[in-house]
Amino acid sequence: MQQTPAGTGAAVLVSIDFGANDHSESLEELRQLAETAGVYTLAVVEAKRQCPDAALFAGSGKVQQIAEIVERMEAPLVIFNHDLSPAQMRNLTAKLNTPDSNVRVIDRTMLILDIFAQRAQSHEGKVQVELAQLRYLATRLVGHGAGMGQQKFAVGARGPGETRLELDRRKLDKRVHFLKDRLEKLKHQRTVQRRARSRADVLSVSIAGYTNAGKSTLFNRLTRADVYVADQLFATLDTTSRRMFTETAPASSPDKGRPGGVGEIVVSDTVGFIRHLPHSLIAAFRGTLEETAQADLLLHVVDANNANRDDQIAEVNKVLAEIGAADIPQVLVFNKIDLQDVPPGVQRDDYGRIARVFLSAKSGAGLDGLQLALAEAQTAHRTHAAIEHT
Ligand SMILES: Nc1nc2c(ncn2[C@@H]2O[C@H](COP(=O)(O)OP(=O)(O)OP(=O)(O)O)[C@@H](O)[C@H]2O)c(=O)[nH]1
Ligand SMILES: [Mg+2]
Repeated sequence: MQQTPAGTGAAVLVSIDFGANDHSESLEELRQLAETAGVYTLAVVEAKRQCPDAALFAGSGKVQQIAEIVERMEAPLVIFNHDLSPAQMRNLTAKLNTPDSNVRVIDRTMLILDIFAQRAQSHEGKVQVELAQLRYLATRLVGHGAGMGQQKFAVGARGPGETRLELDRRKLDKRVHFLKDRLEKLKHQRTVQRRARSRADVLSVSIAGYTNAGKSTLFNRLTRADVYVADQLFATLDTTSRRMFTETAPASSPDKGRPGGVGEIVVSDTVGFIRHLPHSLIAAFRGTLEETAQADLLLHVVDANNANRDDQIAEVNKVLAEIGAADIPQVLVFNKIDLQDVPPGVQRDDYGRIARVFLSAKSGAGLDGLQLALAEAQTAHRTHAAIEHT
């Protein structure tokens, strides 16, 4: 497996505005994604178009302009903020290279896959990423040629990238088959573990949300764990679960009158979502996302301070629906209120259930509101389990 140290690359970013309302946010995200991948942004080229050019994605005048910038800045890499077809990638590579240059062209999906490849820690995570990369690159096997021989900057080609590309289709299929098989086994192990862990009276809670919303910070607060937290995208790739306990059943809970006690909860921290999350990645990460799909309750963490938080909420719900988690009850956790001067607190829905919590995972303000929400959910869950038992 080919590995290159992060921080060795520099790139020209290209983003075409087709009139989508999230264009500037998605470009800002591309910058962050590049930074997370260890790629320095040399220049950003923007353009407006009605629809992509079939051959070059951008207009030929724009591509000429990109070529000039690339040559002047000696950029080794060009990153498009879109998905490119194999033909577009090939044509662009030809246009942006001079006979003695070695410029690579990659798209947004390849950049995200690359970050995942850099970040994957667990065996399962690594297998999932390799599978996603192979599936994506398989379609790009043909026409891999001119000027792509020796790569100094392997962003977008990490993991199975270049070496695997040189394998023929048959070997590639075999590898995909092997990885899928491996993942099935790991998934089975995970199911067995989950079953062993799951008892009817234990509430399983999964922390989901947009990348960088503060999921891991909240997880650490709730469970006193020490999961990696960073101001970067996709800091977390592997699911981590911890047990925690809630205090006696609160008076406002549905089973008031029942004796209180200590409720047990298993909380999981999970991978974050982003707009245009590559499908191959969602497919490959199904095993990990299963944890979310099987939860009794989702804590949907939102960066309340982000101007695009409504878009982000919608995007997360879209991915949740895709993995079969649309019907799991959610508590929306508006995080980072310390940056906004919003008071901590909870909002209840028409049934009296806590639907929203405003807190700061960093300062701890409002955490009691979330603990109350969890205690109530735990009590309701336990009551339900008791009824089912009788
Ligand atoms: N000001 C402020 N910053 C916060 C708060 N919670 C988290 N952060 C910061 O937000 C950044 C992202 O936090 P993480 O906990 O890593 O976010 P995440 O959702 O786990 O991110 P990924 O795993 O990358 O998807 C870090 O720089 C945190 O310090 C908060 O309540 N207030
Ligand atoms: Mg995280």
